[in-house]
Amino acid sequence: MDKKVIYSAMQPSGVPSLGNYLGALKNWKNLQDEFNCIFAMANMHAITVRQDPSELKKNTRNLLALFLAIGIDPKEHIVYVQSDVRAHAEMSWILNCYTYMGELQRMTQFKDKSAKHEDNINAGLFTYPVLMAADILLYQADLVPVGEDQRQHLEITRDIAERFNNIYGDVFTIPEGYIPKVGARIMGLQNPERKMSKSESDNPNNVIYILDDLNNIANKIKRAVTDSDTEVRYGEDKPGISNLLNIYGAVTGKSIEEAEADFKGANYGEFKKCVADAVVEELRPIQERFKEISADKEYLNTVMAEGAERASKIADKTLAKARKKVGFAVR
Ligand code: ATP
Ligand code: LTN
Repeated sequence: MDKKVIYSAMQPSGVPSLGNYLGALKNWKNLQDEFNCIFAMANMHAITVRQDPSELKKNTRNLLALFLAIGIDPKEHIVYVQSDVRAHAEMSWILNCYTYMGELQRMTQFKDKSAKHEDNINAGLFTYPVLMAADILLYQADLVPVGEDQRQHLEITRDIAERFNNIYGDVFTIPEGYIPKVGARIMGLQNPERKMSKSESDNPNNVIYILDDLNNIANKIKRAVTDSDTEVRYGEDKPGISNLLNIYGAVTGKSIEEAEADFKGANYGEFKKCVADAVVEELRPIQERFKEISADKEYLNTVMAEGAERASKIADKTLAKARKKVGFAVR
């Protein structure tokens, strides 16, 4: 039987954070044996906020090197740059005409990002979820591994797909989200009320970037905000400690209960040291491989070219189907 299709993407809007890694990348790696995977660097999504062109280019290549360093196999699976596949823009336009303003107005990411970038609330930021729906639907994905913050975008993707299918018959596979139990929402270390985000630069101690110097990572964890209590316990009243337990659980593959049990009777200092050690040992081999892979420019070029070609083939097939349905010429 054919394997199911996994699709996910990440914006090359900076160096990925520990949140991106635990919420998404680590799971992508683990799903490779069981599924046919397609992973993209979503640079078309990234330009919904202002990017420096040379930085964007550099971040895109680095993100590819990082996907490979984490252990994604570009021979067995498909890894590509979103803007290399023209079908995304075209499908996105078609789907825009099957999406309601009211649906987009409800998106919390749009509300958050327009508050953050008041001077640049562009139409792309508003229709961002439609482009994301186009990404997913072009590849007829069954499962989409993402962090908790993308749940709403997955729901709108399903709604758009169902709406289109109801009019035209079975064009799109209806995708399901794949959101991990532990690690789906890593919060800032200094502000555990808000999610850790790679494009936030106000306070570098709030975010762990996965290519940060390892000593620096350990120090950021040791400086993380906790509370005036002494018990290592998960709870809404303890956002800082809960976040660290979540990080520890996601890195070690333990449940929150198992993570709590590991630190029964431990003080905050001991706890933080263990969390820091676990994160550092997880990231060390990734950083080493990243160094090697990112130096091999030719290899990265080949992977990008092959990825674009293989992805285009699949995407063009779905696009042709949708074009025909809406009454455009079949090319
Ligand atoms: P940006 O800050 O540039 O808006 P981001 O850091 O939120 O980006 P994306 O590139 O939009 O990251 O997301 C990539 C993946 O990482 C998505 O699957 C998203 O759900 C996941 N993710 C992002 N932040 C976190 C977090 N704090 N905890 C868990 N998963 C996260
Ligand atoms: N919007 C996503 C990144 C993204 C994505 C996708 C994720 C773009 N296209 C398709 C899953 C499937 C985000 O994580 N912010």
